[in-house]
Amino acid sequence: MDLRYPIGEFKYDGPNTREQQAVLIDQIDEEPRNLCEAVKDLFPEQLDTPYRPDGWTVRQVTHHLADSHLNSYVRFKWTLTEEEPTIKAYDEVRWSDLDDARSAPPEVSLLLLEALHRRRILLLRSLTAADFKRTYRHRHTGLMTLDKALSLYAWHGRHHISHITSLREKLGWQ
Ligand code: NI
Repeated sequence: MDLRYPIGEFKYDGPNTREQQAVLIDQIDEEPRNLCEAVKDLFPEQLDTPYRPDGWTVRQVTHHLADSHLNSYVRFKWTLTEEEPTIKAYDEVRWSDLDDARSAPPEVSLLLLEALHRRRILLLRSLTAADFKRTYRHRHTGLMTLDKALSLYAWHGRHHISHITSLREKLGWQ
């Protein structure tokens, strides 16, 4: 198995139906709880263990989810209020290398994600079928509909949480 992709790489077979969108929103809704469960009771040395050789530590993965999903929230808001905005991409590797991402307790990002997700889920559940067809431009991914972005971020949360849960399983951390 490729340690980078425990649940497989991102695939989009969309556009999603309204029912599929509701399932994806539920997956995003569960993310803070699942992340909290994934890092529960880990010691500092465990939090500073990379999930794969040369990969991010459990702590960095946790803070990356907050970084990424803050950006995603802002992208959705821009796209709903502007015509095809061009997104300011961020360098996730360098963000994760900054001191806060390397050293802050995971609880900080868990709290941030919990509050962020309450806003995010309210927003996502309010979107109409037409809203999900709105688009933004991103220099790496090109033109993205909010429907595709919804699929991407539902995958992204599960993807990174599975880095932590598969490490826990592999190393027998209970
Ligand atoms: Ni990521």
